[in-house]
Amino acid sequence: MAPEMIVVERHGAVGLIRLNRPKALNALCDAMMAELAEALRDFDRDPEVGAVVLTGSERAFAAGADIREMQDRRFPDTALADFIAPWEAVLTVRKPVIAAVAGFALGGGCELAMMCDTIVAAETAKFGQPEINLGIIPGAGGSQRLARAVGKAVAMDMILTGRNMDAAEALRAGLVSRVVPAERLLEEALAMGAKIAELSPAAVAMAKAAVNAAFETTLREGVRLERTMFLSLFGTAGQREGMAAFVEKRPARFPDA
Ligand code: CO8
Repeated sequence: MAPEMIVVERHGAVGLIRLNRPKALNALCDAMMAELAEALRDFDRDPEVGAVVLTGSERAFAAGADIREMQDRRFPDTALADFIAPWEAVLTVRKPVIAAVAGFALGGGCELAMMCDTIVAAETAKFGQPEINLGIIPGAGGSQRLARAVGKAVAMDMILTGRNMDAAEALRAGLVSRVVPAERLLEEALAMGAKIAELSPAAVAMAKAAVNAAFETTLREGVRLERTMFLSLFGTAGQREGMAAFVEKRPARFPDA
C-alpha cells in the first residue's frame, strides 16, 4: 500500500524519505512510524541505494511524538503495547541514514534525528526535548543520546528546562555535523548521501558500525571490534579497487558489494 504520511523518493543512489504531516508539524503518530519503518527496510534491502536521507518540511522535521495520540494512554498498557518499538527501525538500517533537519526537531523528533547516523541542519533548525513540560521525559533514547552527543551539562539544561537549542548552538555542541542555509539543506544532505553511495558498501557499513560501537561499548571492546572489521576488509573488492586506484593514480570505481 502506498504510504500516506511520508513521501518516498529515489535520487540516484540515495533514498529520500520525507515526513509529511505538515498540518501537525510532522507529529510522529503510530501510522507514520510504521510507514517510516517499512520505507527504511525497503531502502536497506535495495542494492541500488547506498545511503538514506530522512527529512521533514521547512517548518518542522518533527515536533515530537503525537501528543493527541498519547494523551489517553495509561500504564501498564503503554508497556504491554510497547508503542515505542517501531521507532527503533532506524537503528536496524545498515546503510548510513542522514537526518536533514529544518525547523522544529522536538521531543521524539529530536530523538529520531539523533537515531540517524549524522544530522545536517538548516539555519532554521531548533532542537529540544520539551517532554518535561508535558509531565513526562524523553522515551525514545533522548536522555541517553543527547547526553552522549552534547555532554551532561547541556543535556541536563535542555531536558530539565525543556528549552530549545538553535542550529548554531547545536553545531557548537556537536549535535549536528553541518549547518547550511535552509534552501540548500536537501541539496547538501543528498550530496553527502551521494558521496557515501559512491564508496565501497562493505567499508561504509563497517565504518558506520564501528562509530556506532563507540557509543555502545567500552573503549577496549570498541578498538577490538574496529580492528576485526579493519582486517576483514582486506581482500574485499572495495579494498582491492580503492588501493589499486590510488597506486595507478586514477579515480576509484567501487563495485556494488
Ligand atoms: N503532537 C501532536 N500535534 C502537534 C504536535 C505534537 N507533538 N506538535 C504540534 N502539533 C500540532 C498542533 O496541535 C497544531 O495542530 P492544530 O492546528 O490542529 O491545533 C499544529 O501542529 C501546529 O502547531 P502550533 O499551532 O502549536 O504551532 P506553533 O508554531 O504555535 O508552535 C511548536 C510550534 C512550538 C512546535 C508547538 O506546536 C509545540 O510545542 N509542539 C509540541 C512540542 C512537544 O512538546 N514535543 C514533544 C512531544 S512528546 C514526545 O515527543 C515524546 C517522545 C517519546 C518517544 C516515544 C514515543 C512513541
